[in-house]
Amino acid sequence: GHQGKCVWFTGLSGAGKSSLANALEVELNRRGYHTMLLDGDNIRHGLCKDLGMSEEDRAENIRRVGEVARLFAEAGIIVITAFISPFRADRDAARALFQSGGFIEVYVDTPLDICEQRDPKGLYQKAREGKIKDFTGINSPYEVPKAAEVTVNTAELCQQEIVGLLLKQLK
Ligand code: GGZ
Repeated sequence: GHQGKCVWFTGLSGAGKSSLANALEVELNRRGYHTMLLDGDNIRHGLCKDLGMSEEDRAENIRRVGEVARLFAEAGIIVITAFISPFRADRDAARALFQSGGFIEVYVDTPLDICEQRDPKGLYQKAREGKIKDFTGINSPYEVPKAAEVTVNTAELCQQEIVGLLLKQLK
């Protein structure tokens, strides 16, 4: 239909948000949907390049992402966002910008120890060494969603299975 939506991924660094977001976007595009993927790569280097990783700056990052997501959704586009978005209040504020059913929160529930084992960018190691302050899961909190539309267990399901679940949820 013409009604845009927002699929909001949340979870730790290394949980697999970006990978799932990309895979979902590919499948939606194959089905003819117009999408916009917002992630750190296209937001934190531009619109939000003035922001760091303090609680206040993350709140502002997520506020801006939510507002941009709403604009795209109003144009009928399916917006997919992939940010840690560690604070429940910030996620709820983004949710409040959408009609009911228009915001699908997807908690990528990969345990910290697995994210830390993967450590694709070596950031957890740096955080453990005290070289990064305010690192989510190490010395900055992650507030687990209480009412996510979807919680994905990346240890039990493969990426294609998860994308299948998300496509169902979007129908
Ligand atoms: C967490 C950090 C930090 C700190 C840099 N804490 O896994 P990545 O590397 O590629 O994605 C993470 C990204 C977090 O940015 P977000 O915009 O998603 O955060 S938030 O939603 O909280 O605003 C990580 C990297 O940046 N990174 N420093 N201190 N992750």
